[in-house]
Amino acid sequence: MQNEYRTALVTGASSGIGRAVAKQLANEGFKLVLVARRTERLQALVEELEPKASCHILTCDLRDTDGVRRAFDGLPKDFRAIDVLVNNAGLAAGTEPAQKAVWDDWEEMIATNCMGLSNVTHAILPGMVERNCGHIVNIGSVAGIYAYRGGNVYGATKAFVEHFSRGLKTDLLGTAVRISNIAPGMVGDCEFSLVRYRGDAEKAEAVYTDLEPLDPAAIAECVAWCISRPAHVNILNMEVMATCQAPGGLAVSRNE
Ligand code: 8X3
Repeated sequence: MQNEYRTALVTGASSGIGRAVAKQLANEGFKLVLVARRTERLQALVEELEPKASCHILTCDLRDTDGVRRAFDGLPKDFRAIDVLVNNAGLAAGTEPAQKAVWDDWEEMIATNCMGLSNVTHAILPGMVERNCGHIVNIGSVAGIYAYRGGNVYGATKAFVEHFSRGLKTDLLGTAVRISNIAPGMVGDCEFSLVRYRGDAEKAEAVYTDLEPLDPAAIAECVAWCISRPAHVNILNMEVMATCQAPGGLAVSRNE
């Protein structure tokens, strides 16, 4: 560890990018607070990480503002000073065009990707500023930068994450607290697509057929790189795509 960061809190730590980030930071000597809804998955992860890293599990639904506040207020003393917050928890639900989208999907994405991330940030940021030490890494998405068909509310929630990160950078001027938004493109080897296609494994797998997407470890390395820059360097935005992916450009509809 090159700087004074010691303790990291990772949301959505039970799978995918969150899990990979937890493993990477454990290897780098961090103490970890692992947050997710699935306790058994977190326990399995802790078994992998300990004794290398000292871990504390928080089973918590980030959409529940009071629950988040209670959970974070109840952190054991040794895990209370969070130096690095990795706001990773989030999901995409559905690929239908907006006019055919399922309302519950929109509600769930807004509640988790925007409200959940805001809840956690609101609970942790004041302590970072008070200690004048900290780094928030938000996991956004290229979907928040480039619109694509069926991306509607998912892309909008990730645009929220990017712009919220810019707002934090502005508000944190004059403090030592840093903020990064990492925007990955396609990431395979995780549940992202399965969740998006509501458990339809065939459709989920088809997304990654005949191509090589990013893997969660690649994004974990980006997180580790951002937080290990010298204290005077703040990487605000990082856009990461697999070589096989690119924005699709503009489309037109012609008269019949
Ligand atoms: C997801 C990025 O490209 O799979 O956050 O839609 S992409």
